[in-house]
Amino acid sequence: MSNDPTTAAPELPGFAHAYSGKVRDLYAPLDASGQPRDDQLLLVASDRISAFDFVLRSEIPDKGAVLTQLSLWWFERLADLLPHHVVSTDVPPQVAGRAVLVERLDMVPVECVARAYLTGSGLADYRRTGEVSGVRLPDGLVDGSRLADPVFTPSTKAPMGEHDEPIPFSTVVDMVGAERAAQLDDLTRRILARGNEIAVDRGVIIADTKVEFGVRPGGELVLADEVLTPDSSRFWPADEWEPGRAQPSYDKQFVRDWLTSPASGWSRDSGEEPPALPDEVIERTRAKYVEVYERLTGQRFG
Ligand code: Q0Z
Repeated sequence: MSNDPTTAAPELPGFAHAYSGKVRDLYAPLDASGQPRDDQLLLVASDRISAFDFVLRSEIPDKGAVLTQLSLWWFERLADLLPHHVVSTDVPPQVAGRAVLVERLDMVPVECVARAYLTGSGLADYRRTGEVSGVRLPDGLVDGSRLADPVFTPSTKAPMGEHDEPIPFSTVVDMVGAERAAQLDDLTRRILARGNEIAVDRGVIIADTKVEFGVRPGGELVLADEVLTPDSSRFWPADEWEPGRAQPSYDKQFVRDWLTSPASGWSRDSGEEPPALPDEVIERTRAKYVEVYERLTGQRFG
């Protein structure tokens, strides 16, 4: 079935493959004379899944479509904050539902992260310094604590396989200028705040998120890439939220639990590639992606 590790970047007639990330592929549309257009891209979400920094050999059916449809749903709900990059969802049949044609933008070279809840590297920074990204936080916060307001915690865009490094806001200013930096800070935090306003009523917490921005030739800032998906954000089930412990991940919990259980025969620090997932783990994980889509949007998936 869809359990083949090598199904990366399908060949698409009319498109030239440009780049592949861990779980997504980028193409340039070809013009009438077969030349790549310089004003658009095709962004394709695969069914690949990563865990513990590995792209797994097993795929999750419909994951790419769920994330693409969720992103499109969010773009509409963020459109009063800023324009988005989507031009069309009319895409080749091989990638129907999981690809979008987008404006090619000049991408902002900063990973724009906002945190509404404290966990992960933000928690580690807080424990060391009492701050995250230069913002002083109250004493006594624990893993999973809600922050009064989302905090902007920018990082570098590391090459694939490397980890993004946090950067001070002053570095963002040096990179893009004070006005643009202030705009990135404001919009990234507003996007997460809007996301949580909508999600909280539907039983989902968006702990943090990474947003990508691009700039139009005229200088206008545009929301790019995917937005407020489980791949770009930490989604937690609201009914299981309990500050003071690691929160279960909405989407990948079954994958992580199985990979770290004796049943997998795999060890995280073995350096070995993780084994294929059992069908049951694949199916339960697919169901979680569909569930988060249906919960958030109130629409039936597919
Ligand atoms: C997005 C990525 C990958 C999918 C570049 N509108 C845009 N204009 C210019 N560049 C991008 C976008 Cl979205 C862009 N990425 C990340 C990599 C598949 C998205 F392999 N990189």
